[in-house]
Amino acid sequence: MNEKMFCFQCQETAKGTGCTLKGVCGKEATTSAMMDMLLFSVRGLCIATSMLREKEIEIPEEVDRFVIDALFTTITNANFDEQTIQHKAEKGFRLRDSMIKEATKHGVKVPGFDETMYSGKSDDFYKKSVDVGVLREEREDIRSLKELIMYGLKGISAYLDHALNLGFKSRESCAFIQNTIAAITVKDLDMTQLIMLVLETGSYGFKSMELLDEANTKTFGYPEASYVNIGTMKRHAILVSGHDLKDLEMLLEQTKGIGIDVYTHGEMLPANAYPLFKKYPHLVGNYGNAWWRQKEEFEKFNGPILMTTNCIVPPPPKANYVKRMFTTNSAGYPGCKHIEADEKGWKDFSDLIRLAYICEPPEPIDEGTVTIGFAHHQIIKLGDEVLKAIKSGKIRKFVVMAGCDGRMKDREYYTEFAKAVPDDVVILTAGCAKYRYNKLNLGMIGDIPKVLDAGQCNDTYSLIMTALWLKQKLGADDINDLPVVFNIAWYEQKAVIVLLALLSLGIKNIHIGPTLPAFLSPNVRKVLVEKFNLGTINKVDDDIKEMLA
Ligand code: SF4
Ligand code: SF3
Repeated sequence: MNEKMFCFQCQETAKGTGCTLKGVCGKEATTSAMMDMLLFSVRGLCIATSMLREKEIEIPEEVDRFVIDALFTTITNANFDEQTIQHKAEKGFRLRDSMIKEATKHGVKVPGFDETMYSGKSDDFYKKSVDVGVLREEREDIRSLKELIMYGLKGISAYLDHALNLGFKSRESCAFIQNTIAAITVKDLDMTQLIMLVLETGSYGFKSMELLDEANTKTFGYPEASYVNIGTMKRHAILVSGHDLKDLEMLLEQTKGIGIDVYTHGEMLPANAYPLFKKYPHLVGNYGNAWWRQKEEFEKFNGPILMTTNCIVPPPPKANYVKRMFTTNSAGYPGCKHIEADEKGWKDFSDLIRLAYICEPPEPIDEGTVTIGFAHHQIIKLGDEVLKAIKSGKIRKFVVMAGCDGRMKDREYYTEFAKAVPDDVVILTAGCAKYRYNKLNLGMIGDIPKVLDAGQCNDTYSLIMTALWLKQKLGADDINDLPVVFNIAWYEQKAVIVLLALLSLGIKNIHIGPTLPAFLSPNVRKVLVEKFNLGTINKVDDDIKEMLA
């Protein structure tokens, strides 16, 4: 056996079954081992904190933050920096030990599992990692459901992290994450119990998106329908990618009036629709497309790039932009400077600013504009028009095409699907999936754009709110009776939590693609198909007929 690692958490996993030598994403086997150790330390820590919580003993804020960061760090394409991940695992064991000590102080005995007793040091981590990865659970169906829950919790953690950076915290969600990790580690849960936990994870996913929506809109205002420039200007510039709006705000403040432009990239595009960001004239537009095209686009951008979250594509060895790339939050890449926040959450971006002055301005790769800003508040503002269009038959259906983009060729399906959507059907989108069709100028239905972009993947919350608003206005008894269908593209674990959130709301007939997750065992797939009519995608023509009938 040549296997050096095992990871099957994303859509691009090798052969549709699992990466065993090196990640298709570029993750090295040794980095994967360190991530397994990090999650191992988190499991031990969560066993201790869940017992403390049972006794109503307060868990330090540092522990909640650590668990969120650790889970986010292991999301696909977030962090490739093995040394950083090792340090995080070491910290995980330290925190675990201090929580166990705290438990002992309160007369609580933490049971002896490998997760709570392992005492190896970092030079033992690679050896130990062999026993603690995904395959430690031998029962395929149980493993499948436990990993489904873990991936959902990773997605929740990412959203909680952005909310936390804006000062919005949910202790309840932190407790749920830690109690759930403890439960799936130590309890002998059967399939039925695990499926219940999958749905509960989904409902916490919904809550985390709601919290992030609250954090973003209370801080930056309600997104407004906006045209965003996708061309380039002539000045030196900095590019900001990822999901974290707080980072963008700090960077815009530090680059005010100094002759530097700022562009968004990838999942940061929706920032351009928030009223607060419109107040910065040097936020000049969006550069490029979805994450997987960053190799060519970052070369051409010429200036410094800030990665606030996933998705990072490992730069090729000769890439000219490695020295221009910076990471922050849970993101990391070896050789790229990581920018930490101070104790008040402030980040110093002066290294990027200095570098921007000596870099050439960006090379143009697009021109014109894209239309964004159709989060729930904006759609509900258009309410009467939307309802009139539905009643007059101008809008017959809505198709939710949220989720991720990816590099595989079969994702051309989504471009073809969007092109084939009839003129009386509105596409509701969020996440980086939209880059497959958001520059196609698919037209308008009256005054309503045919593609309504709500924002980032977490803004699927807005699409759900739009569906619930329609349910109320159209007097439907059940969300499944609405003229709304779901054709979701997935890639990483944020899309997993989006899917679980939809399932937890009782939404049925969701299609996910381009393939079903490798981590769903045949039996688990069967349950999801039987219980929720979960489907995948086929040929565009057939799907258009079936979904939009
Ligand atoms: Fe493979 Fe995806 Fe895991 Fe990367 S994240 S190692 S591509 S399954
Ligand atoms: Fe995209 Fe990574 Fe998932 Fe936030 S940025 S949706 S793939």
